[in-house]
Amino acid sequence: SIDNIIPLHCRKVWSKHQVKKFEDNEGFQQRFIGHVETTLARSLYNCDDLAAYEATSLSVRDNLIINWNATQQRITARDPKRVYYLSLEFLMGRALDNALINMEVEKPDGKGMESSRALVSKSLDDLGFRLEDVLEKEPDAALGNGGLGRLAACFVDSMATQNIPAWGYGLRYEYGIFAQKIIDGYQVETPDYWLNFGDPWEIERNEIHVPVTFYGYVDRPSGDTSTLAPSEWIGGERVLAVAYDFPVPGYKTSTVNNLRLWKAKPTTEFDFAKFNSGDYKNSVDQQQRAESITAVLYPNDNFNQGKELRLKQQYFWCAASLHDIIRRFKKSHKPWSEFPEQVAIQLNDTHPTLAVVELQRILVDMEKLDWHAAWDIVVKTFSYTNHTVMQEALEKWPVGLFGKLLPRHLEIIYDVNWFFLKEVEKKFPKDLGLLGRVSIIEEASPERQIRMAFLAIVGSHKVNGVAELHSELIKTTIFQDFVKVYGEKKFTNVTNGITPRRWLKQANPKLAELIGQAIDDPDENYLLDMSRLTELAKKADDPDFQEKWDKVKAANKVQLADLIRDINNGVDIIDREHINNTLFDIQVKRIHEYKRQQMNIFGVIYRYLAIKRLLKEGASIKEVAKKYPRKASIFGGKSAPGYYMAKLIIKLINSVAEVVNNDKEIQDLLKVVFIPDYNVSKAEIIIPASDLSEHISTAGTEASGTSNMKFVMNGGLIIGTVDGANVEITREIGEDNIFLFGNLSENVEELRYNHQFHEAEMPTELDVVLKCIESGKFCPDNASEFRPLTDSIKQHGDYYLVSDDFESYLATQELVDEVYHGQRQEWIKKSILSVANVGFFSSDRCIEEYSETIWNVEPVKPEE
Ligand code: T68
Repeated sequence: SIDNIIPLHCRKVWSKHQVKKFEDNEGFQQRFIGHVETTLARSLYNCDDLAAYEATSLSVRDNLIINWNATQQRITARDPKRVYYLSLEFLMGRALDNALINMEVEKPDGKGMESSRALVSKSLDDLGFRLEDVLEKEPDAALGNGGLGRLAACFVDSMATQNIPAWGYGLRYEYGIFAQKIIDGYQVETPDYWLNFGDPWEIERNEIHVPVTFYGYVDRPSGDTSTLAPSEWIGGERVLAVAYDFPVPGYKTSTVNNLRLWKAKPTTEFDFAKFNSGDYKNSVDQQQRAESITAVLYPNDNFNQGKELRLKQQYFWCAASLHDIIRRFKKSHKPWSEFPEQVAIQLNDTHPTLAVVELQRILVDMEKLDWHAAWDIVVKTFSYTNHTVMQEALEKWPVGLFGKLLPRHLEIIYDVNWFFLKEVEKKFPKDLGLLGRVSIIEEASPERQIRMAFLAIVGSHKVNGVAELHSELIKTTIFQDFVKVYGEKKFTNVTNGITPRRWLKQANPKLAELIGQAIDDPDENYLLDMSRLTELAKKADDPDFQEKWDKVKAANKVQLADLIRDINNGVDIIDREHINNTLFDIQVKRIHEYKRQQMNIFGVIYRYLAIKRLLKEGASIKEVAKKYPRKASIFGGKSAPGYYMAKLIIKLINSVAEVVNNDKEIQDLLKVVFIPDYNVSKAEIIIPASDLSEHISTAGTEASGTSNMKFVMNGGLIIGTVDGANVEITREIGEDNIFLFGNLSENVEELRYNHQFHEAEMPTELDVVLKCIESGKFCPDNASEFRPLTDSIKQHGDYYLVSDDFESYLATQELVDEVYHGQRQEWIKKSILSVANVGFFSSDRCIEEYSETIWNVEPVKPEE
């Protein structure tokens, strides 16, 4: 072990030179200049903002690494149960500002600690840089699609903050989610090569590399032909997984956890057979293919594409991570039976389900445990989070493809299924259909498929949904039969949450400060205990406080208007003079039919036509403004590159914007904006600026949603359907403070059924809108361009029930206008009360629930 390398008498020399963290301006500046001149090999004369960003990050990283080392040593010494969060996506966004907020330094007066942000800002000033400009140089780490990936990022923040001994494991994609350009109204994808200038936050660990095997065949050296016997997998292709570590600092704690991402590299082995046959080029090519495994993130959300390279990514990542976890476990020389007392592994969706099978393979084939003893350990170790009930998103793999890539794993899955089905049969001998319904193997044509969600359930001791409604729905729909088999207790709920450090303090520093003052907590300790926000309620009626509250919102809206001007080549779309009198109505999230951005833009079209009609009837603009006061409809979000309908929705939004924004007659009563390339750092500007945001999915389709929580935490009101976490948000903040509308999830099935048989009955309002679109108003050069969108409602059964919810949507929007423009104080009061009661949605609360009810782990606190 490493302990033996350095002789005792040399350790004295080591400790004499202990590396120190910077704690004041002098210390920071010394490190900064050190990094500029040596690490970056630059100087005072050619240090630009980018170099300043790199040197600042490296200096801050130095401090984090010192805390990281202390954290890891502490955990190794105490050897507690650890959590491993396996997620194919970590949508981290920028790291520097977050580190500055989370990492503390001693206060100048020596009395306690404070965030390091002020110190670094002052230091940079003295060196000739502005922190704001330096922060802008950091590219987003966009290794995720949407909610699922951002949830993982919030969770690692909360786990560090709560001193939970936890590591995240994922993949280090060279290309994150594509950058979105809008050209002539259409989405165009461009590659996100985020590592262009290198990443100062990553620590490459070439010494930590794990060989990973694919293809090949299975042998049973013992001569035992049973697949239950220890077997040998003779792999065909080998690649190396190399570890890259990203420090994850907690807030107001010295704990720094680790996010370990794997990169695929060729092995140093060389195919001499190919070489000798004269095929040198091919033998090199095959090696180079290794790198393609971690080249790119698959850009789909809530959709299963079923590509072989995706399966390869999944196994590569699971195998490397498990190897690493087991290596760590083995250091403590405990028996395998104690593995589940030392290790909890959380599966973020079914993407890491292969880890279940890989652990079984290691225990049986390499560690020679009895098959059932091994399986008992596996089930106690794993737990699985489901994020969707939509069929098209559930992962399935054809057994042919799977067996070719992972022949031994396929055998194990068949065995797992065999024992599982035997158990089911014993329990329910009369239920003939049940076996087929719960089988991990689906007997489908043209080929059998492995149902990964079923495998994850069978291989886990707990399964959770991500909001109450969703957790109930999985029990009555997709996993109904498993509730029958295992009972209710295996299925539980952990409602999602978000980190208030990034989504309040970092995104909205002014509001965070105002709250700190109002609840007499200037050090902002409430960010660790968001239940303290309830004290804000006392101020909800205080006119002075309301005014301050409104001023913060107005300033944030100006910031967003600046961003919108920038993307519009310096030309304002939203009238500057009336910003505080314009309702900012925002819908930012992945573009998906189930999220119903189409309903939102139909509502905008309806409003536009209504304004035009009133004007035509002779009303003055003032009179019109009474009914349809100023509003800016703001959209943002990416579509999966192959998702035709979602892309058409983006095009429609942009085409409507073109017409509406250039219609002089309506003056500035209505504006439509599509913000290109929505990502985490743009969200940090957009979300604090909302008056209203839209969370309007077809009831039962949005498992939770997390941006709904972010908007509420920033004092925005929301309009939404009775879906996902909207339900619990309503319970927490009160139904007077949210604009709910639409059909309930229990009625969705019947409504859909009815669409099939009745001539679609369009509400008049929707009919007007669809006819206008079909007239070519928004696409004069290609009048039928948006036909697929209108047809999907009129001709193809309106699967997402836009026609059923449209009238109540419009009516609720009218109510929004009335309150915002007619009773502004009421509006602000609602906003304050919402924030006062949003505490439940801190991801700290989620992590406590997971720790207590699923992982059974405890914090390891740094000594004071
Ligand atoms: C989201 N899912 C849910 N999936 O849609 C959202 N899918 O309701 C929920 O709040 C959030 O998860 C967190 O629980 C996703 O974001 C994906 O991005 C995804 C990615 C790959 C494959 C399938």
